[in-house]
Amino acid sequence: MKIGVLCYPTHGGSGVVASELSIGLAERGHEVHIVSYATPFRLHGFHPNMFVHEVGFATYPLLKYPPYALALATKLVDLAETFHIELFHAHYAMPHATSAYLAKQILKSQDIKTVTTLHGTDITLVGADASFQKVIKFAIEESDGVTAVSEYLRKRTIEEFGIRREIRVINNFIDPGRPAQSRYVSLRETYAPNGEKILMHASNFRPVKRTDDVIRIFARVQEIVPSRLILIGEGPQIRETQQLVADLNLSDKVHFIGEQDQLEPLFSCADLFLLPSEQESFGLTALEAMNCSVPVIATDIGGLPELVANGETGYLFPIGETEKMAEAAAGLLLDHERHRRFGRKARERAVRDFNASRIIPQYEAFYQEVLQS
Ligand code: GMT
Repeated sequence: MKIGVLCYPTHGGSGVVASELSIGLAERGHEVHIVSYATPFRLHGFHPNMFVHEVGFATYPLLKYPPYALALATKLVDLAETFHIELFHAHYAMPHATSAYLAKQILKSQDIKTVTTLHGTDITLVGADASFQKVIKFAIEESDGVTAVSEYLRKRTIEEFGIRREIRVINNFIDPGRPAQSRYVSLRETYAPNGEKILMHASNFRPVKRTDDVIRIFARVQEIVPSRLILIGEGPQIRETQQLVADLNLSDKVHFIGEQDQLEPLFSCADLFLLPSEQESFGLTALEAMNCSVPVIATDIGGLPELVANGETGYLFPIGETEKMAEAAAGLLLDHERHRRFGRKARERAVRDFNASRIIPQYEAFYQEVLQS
């Protein structure tokens, strides 16, 4: 198949899924054209079947808000005509599904199909805003195929947008070989030289991630178990989070290491992953931690219960229950046998249920269905 993939290039789950899927599809012999405003950070290495096309556009003083959706649609039309693309796959509804729809209308005689994958905040937060909702609903309804990354997100889309069409659930996925390939990072020697436990959190530091809760959980855990906290990522809440660390006198125990392209080398040194989000349609970072045999302490919201088996691969609690999360975390860290068992089960679950070798063929089969419809 010849597939055009529309995605965001920045550190974020939808871009990771789009990139890893593109690599997997190219390895399976499909021709993949990735279209974005910059090269997605996860696209490592060269593959003869994979091409990246950056969307550029003219600016003009009248255009206070550059019309990216239109420039993207124009780029899609050019690419479809040049490379005979059969299907556009829009990751994150906004504005990608709308641009794909527009390109399809312009390319009528070429009979291009469109697939939209809903990732989370495109439905639960941004897309639900009244300023965008009607266009998002239209673009979802007009896509030839729609997928959601969890059963939760599928149901939420139906409720939020009143959509009646079929939405196929295709989960996020991991490469089980990645942790073993990860280069050794001497994190323990650097951050935990006296055998302290290492807790980790990775996110884009948006309000939905509740990074203050991460700090509050850690503040309590380190009173019970000698430990360190490593925070991966960047985003709007980072200053506030750094301030809380300083206010709680934890600066020597909490390390902000910024955005990282590959998480496995870091997760392979972690004892526990914290994800106390307010919203999480799936929780790809939690899955990536589980792939590295790391148990997860998270909230029992969104798609997280579809991923984290409560009491088996981690623990789930209501939003904001930082005290309970801390107690569970400390208890697990102190019980070596249980901690090892949870880590083993986490890895088993990641490899069994969310293996790229199982999930990528689901996308391939879905494309085939859509192309034949
Ligand atoms: O987590 C984010 O805010 C980034 C966002 C994205 O679209 O880049 O992630 C969403 O998509 C991921 C991949 O499908 C999911 O695993 C995340 O749970 C989801 N984030 C939220 O729903 C908040």
